Amino acid sequence: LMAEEAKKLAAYAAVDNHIQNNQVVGVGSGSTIVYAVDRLTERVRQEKLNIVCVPTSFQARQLILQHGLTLSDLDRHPELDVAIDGADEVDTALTLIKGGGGCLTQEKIVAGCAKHFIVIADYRKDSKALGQQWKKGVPVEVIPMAYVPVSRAIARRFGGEAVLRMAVTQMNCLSLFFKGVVETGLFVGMAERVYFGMEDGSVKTRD
Ligand code: DER
Repeated sequence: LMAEEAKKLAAYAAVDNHIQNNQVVGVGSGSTIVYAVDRLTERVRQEKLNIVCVPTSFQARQLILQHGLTLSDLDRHPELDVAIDGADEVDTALTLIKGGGGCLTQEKIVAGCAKHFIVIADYRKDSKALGQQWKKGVPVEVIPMAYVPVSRAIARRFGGEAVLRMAVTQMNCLSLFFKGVVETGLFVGMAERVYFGMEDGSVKTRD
């Protein structure tokens, strides 16, 4: 299977297994989530589901509006039943690298508000250790004025030009102490289950 078809398989399996009537659903960002929103919309129409969606980015908000789904926010729905989102890479402990699309802070907030955080990905994201497949490092969101001091602090602590080389969880909590860091793209201990669309057309889950 091509990666796009694998994304669709994972997305449909996750929506079919975790979406039911009267839910508040966190909608992730990126390309894989588009298939999940397509399937969610199909089910809402066919089964007349009462679903409210909370976006994780401007893109997710547009997806919700364009599909005619009910848009809400954390002010009105601070507790979500389920959040579905993609990932740039997933390791065997379900630690994620996210933020390739640049909205990791909103994504982590929404994922953290959900009873169940479900990840959807194609086989390319399935990794034994972070950094094996994903070569763009761990996104760290900073406020602009802190960019240079944070880059230097990360480089000093982890080596290289802030390229992650070691214990990712250490990176996550340590770098949160660098002044000016808003959030990192490491989602540690958050994902409940990952659905991988595989090259052979099967769907593999990891809990
Ligand atoms: O930027 C993000 O956090 C996205 O969710 C990313 O992790 C997955 O994007 P993709 O579905 O386009 O691969």
